[in-house]
Amino acid sequence: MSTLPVEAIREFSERHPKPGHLTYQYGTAGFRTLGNDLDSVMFRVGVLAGLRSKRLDGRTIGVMVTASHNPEPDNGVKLVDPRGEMLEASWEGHATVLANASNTSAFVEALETLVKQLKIDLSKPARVVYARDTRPSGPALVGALEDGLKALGVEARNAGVTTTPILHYLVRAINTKGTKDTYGDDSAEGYMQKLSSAFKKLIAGKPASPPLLVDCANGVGAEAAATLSRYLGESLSLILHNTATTTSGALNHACGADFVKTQQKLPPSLAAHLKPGQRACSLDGDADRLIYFYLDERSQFHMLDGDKIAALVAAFIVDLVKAAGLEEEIRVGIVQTAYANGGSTKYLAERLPVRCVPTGVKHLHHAAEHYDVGVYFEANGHGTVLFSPETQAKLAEHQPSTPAQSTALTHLVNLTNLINQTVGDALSDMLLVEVVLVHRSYGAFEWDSLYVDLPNRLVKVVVADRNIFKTEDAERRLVSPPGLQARIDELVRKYEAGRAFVRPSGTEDVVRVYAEARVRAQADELAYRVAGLVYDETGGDPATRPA
Ligand code: G16
Repeated sequence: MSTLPVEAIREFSERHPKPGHLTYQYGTAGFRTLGNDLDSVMFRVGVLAGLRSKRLDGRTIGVMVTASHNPEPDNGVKLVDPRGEMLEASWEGHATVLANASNTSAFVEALETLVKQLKIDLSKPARVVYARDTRPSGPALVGALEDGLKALGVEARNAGVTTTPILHYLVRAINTKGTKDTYGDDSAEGYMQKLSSAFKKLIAGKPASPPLLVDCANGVGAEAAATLSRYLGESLSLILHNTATTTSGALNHACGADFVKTQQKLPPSLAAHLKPGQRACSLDGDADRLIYFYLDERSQFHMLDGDKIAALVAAFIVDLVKAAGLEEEIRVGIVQTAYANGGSTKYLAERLPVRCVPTGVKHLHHAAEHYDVGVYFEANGHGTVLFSPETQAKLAEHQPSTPAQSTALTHLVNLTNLINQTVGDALSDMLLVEVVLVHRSYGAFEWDSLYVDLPNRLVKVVVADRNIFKTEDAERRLVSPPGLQARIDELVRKYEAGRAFVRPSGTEDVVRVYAEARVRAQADELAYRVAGLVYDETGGDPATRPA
């Protein structure tokens, strides 16, 4: 068994010293903070990704450099495991330990401990594929990552500037190449080809939809959407907006899925373009979230978020499973988080099994794997559908007994190709929504009418230390600070259909407060009153005390 290349690691590590005053944490979606503070983290993640690959016998690990929906000066990095899923939870702890080693010697020591503890065979090959989004801090951070990969002698592949979901796709495609589970050609073209050809098959013979307006958040999704649009040709016309990927400060600014979801309004840049009744959608900064919206005939804004997408898609799949004659054999289930609107949970729970898990794709993804077909969406628009390996085998083997069954079965098989099953994917989800709308002959209004959302409000509170906030029951209740949950409960009881919860963000240095109630003014009031309780508890920054 060979040993760690300590000399090379030391040499490179000296070029990427850890700032003494910072503590890092691998959170909801990896490490995320100001791009300027991430140099040492990137280097160390490069080494860690190599070790993860060696531990998994040389299977390819993905590294994505992005801060997704966060402001442009932020950046981040997350690791992708061989099947395209998020890094195994136990390694998040290892990542945090390595990132916080105070200097080169401490880092090397932590690496040696890790290698011993996990019995990593260092003679195995290490393979990593990496990509970044369009943030200005990206190139330098990728340089630091590459130093980490070089230090360990990793066989590295640079996937360039691309979306998070394409990177996840590539990881799975590389690792399944030439096997019976092959996921597609391991290139961005392979991804475009796979999605667009499944889409064309699914809508064949149906009337063409009116053009769809796409807000690309001035992020990396703009480039991917433009390419996808070429592959789609006449099958779907996309009108792309907010594609200024090189304009300083434009990324996620007053546009994108997070803006639409949290502000509950139209990106101002679309106001002159969106006609009443027309469908539009927003991607986020790395194109892994999707929110639809439309204006009604009085030009009132209506949002179709992740919950609405889940309801639309799940009902469609259930109907196809029935139509294919597989109702008894394939169980469809839903996974949501505490942020799911009470209206959606009620609608879905009357039809399907529903589970609630903590925020973060990794939690939703794992829970969805327990169903034959698991539909998971966060209200913020992050989600996908997973078909278990047994379900995919059933779909391949099932002998339909009528032409109608045969058609439904073919649609289901095509859906397994249309949907990016590795992670939430705004472009793949957009095509999925478009398929369902065409099949149902729905416009945005009919889709919106599936159920009525309870008015809700999400606010952020800046506090001195968000780590004092600890939750239980899938983040629906606080266990710390002591006594705060009882005060929230007392407040919530005063509101009809009131519900509220408080949780620390895993991607920003804030505490999030969510509230819903029967009427808009009450939902807003409840959110701000709970935020006030949080603020008073912790003595947050007076400038940020909720009004
Ligand atoms: C990430 C995660 C999502 C999560 C979101 C917000 O999204 O992948 O699962 O909902 O952060 O998390 P938090 O409330 O903990 O800050 P993205 O799109 O930023 O990668």
